[in-house]
Amino acid sequence: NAIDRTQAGAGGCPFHAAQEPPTAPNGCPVSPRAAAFDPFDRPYQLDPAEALRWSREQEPVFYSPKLGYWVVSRYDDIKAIFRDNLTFSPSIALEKITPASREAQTVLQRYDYGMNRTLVNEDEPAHMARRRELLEAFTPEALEAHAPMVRRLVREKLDAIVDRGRADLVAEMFWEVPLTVALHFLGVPEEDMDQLRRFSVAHTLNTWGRPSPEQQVEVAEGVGRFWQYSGQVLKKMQDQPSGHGWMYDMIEKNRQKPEVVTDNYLHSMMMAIIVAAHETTALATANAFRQLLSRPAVWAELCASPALIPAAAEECLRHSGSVVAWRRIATRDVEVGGVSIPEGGKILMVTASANHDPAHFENPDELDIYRDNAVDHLTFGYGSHQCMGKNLGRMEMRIFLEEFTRRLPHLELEEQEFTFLPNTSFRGPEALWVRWDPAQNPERREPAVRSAQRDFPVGAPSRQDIAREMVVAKMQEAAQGVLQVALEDPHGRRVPEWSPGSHIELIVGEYVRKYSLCGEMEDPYWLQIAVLREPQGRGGSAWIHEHLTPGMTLRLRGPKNHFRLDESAEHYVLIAGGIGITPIISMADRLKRLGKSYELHYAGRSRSSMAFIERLDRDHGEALHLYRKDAGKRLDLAGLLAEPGEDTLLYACGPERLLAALQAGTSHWPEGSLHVEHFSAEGALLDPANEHAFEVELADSELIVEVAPDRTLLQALRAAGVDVPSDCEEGLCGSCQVDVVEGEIDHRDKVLTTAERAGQDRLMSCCSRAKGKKLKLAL
Ligand code: FMN
Repeated sequence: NAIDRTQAGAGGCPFHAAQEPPTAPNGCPVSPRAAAFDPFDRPYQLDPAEALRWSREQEPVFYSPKLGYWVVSRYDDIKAIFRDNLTFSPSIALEKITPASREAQTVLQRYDYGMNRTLVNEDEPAHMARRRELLEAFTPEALEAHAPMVRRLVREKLDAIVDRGRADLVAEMFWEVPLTVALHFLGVPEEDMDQLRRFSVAHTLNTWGRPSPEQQVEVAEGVGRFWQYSGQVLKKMQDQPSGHGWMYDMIEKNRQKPEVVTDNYLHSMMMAIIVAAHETTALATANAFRQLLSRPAVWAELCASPALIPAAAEECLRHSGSVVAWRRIATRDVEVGGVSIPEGGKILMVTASANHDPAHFENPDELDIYRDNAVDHLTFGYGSHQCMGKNLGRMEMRIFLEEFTRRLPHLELEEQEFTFLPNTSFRGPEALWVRWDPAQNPERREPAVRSAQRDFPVGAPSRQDIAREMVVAKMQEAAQGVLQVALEDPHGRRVPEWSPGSHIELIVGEYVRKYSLCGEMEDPYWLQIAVLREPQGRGGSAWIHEHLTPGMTLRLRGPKNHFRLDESAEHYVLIAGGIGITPIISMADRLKRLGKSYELHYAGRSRSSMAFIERLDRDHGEALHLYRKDAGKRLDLAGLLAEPGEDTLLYACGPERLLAALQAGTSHWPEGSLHVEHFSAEGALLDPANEHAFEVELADSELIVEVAPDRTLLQALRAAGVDVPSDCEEGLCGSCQVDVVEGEIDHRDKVLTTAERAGQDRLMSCCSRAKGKKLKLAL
């Protein structure tokens, strides 16, 4: 019938309907790349973040017909999903991503397989009720008690290979140590480790893999036997309830509150937790060693500066995590990243892709052990389901790295092809071959190396430990009382790139002090600072003036920038008072290079006390206005600020008095016109005698945290296991900002503007507190 054909032709060829673009469940066409996406193909299996680069860039939420899932690849979208576990239910987290064949189902039935709810796939309100009951074993104090055992196990394994010169670290220790730690933590007898490992692999393939029909039966056998085994162990433990470990806590809770911690729950947990507690750490450790050893300069740096180990482990978790994707199901019609997902839509959040999202991480594909927001990664998930064992995993990775960097700093990665267990979510090489020359083992010359150990506190890495070494290359007097210092890399490498407004944090003697970078930005080999000696100061600047000598090695953090130049305005007014010229000078250089219109106002006591006058005269002569007190010339702020400039931004740095006057004098300027950098944190530091305790409710994690008068909010959050990034911890930088849902805030920082403060919807957790008794935070 001709008519039908014509009509069909409008939508495509009637004979080849299968070739028409497929349609997603929301009615939108599926793009060719989305249609082609298959997580079981090689690109995703080898490098999931790279395989989804196109998606991050072009189509961050798409429907994958091959998988039957909505795939989400950007950081903010995934975090928003993690945040809302009512709209995005975790109930499918352990569902078989490839449905079981009839034969496999028969096998599972034979074993009476009944894996059901565990914490990870549990909806509210049951989930939080159970999670709260089971949190005690994860406090930093409780975890600290496991460190000696981890250390002992790693040492035993290392002793066994240290004189060998070649090893596959996965086979030798990366799975067995975490499995032993997991069993010990749980209180499960350490029997038949090889069998448990095989069970774990079967469980991963069963849940996140795509086994062939023949493999399905084999995998089901493994899973069935694992289920039976878990039941038997559980029974044994229930019969001897005097043991110690997290499973015993659960057995006890099951006795006390059988309706909260049910029998099936115990059995399911037993099986799931054996896998969760070791496989993730084993794979993460293998990934970390692979990444670090494939960059010999980075490995050498870590060996030379072991204080960086927690930061390096965290950066490896970000760059190459062991959990690369996690699942949710939409409980209602909802939009994610502008795409409608209908109720019942299954979602694959590719956290490995989020961890490489340039909107959240600078140069995301680079492994940078000095990265100061690595801790924001989503490898542990986020919110109320965030990995409970994250700090145990971190501890194990750190101890592995600490032992190896100390005892085998000459370790090398062998050329090899890496293989991965084919699945959507757990990722790490199946083998990791390394070699070294045992004759070079430091402990052969210095036996104490074997046992010298460095311990790290439990928890997220402290930014305070992230420091690089640099050498004083040159020193000169930039003005009276101002010492200009050029720093260079100890190995002659290029210095890190920086932008106008950046500063570094010098660790000198007992002091940690920040100094703005004021050299030429294009200079690839020097970082330059200028330090004013403050006779009435706290001693840091005096120490620098008295003790620094050329050739001296210093530790420093950064460069970091909390005073970024927005380059989009028409005109700029730069204002510097005294030593406040340091961040301003690089802004002037940059504006000149960009060909922007700018004026530079620089006030000081006298020509001899004002740094950089000659350079400023030379490079910025026409834009420069100097105000010298000894010449009777003062900066007339009222005149300068009288008329708000058209598309004009002000950047200022100098004494607090000047900045306060600027703040007051620009109240009639458009919001956001004035940007200032404070050199002093007065008012932000904790004074326990004058504080009161308060309570914070964490809306996303569903926790209550008490903040004592002698603790900052940031410290209290970290003690509760909540990772909040921070940097200066003096209310100056803005890194530790947290969104506030409810409650009146006592702001102590110097970051927020008056309007932002009035909004009462965010605070700096390092210094600000509650006005009253309670705050509710979006954490
Ligand atoms: N002080 C300087 O002398 N030169 C600078 O370039 C400089 N830059 C700073 C940048 C920032 C972001 C901050 C917060 C402070 C800066 N300071 C600078 C102040 C110093 O960090 C420090 O407070 C000062 O040297 C006094 O230290 P003291 O009291 O221990 O002597």
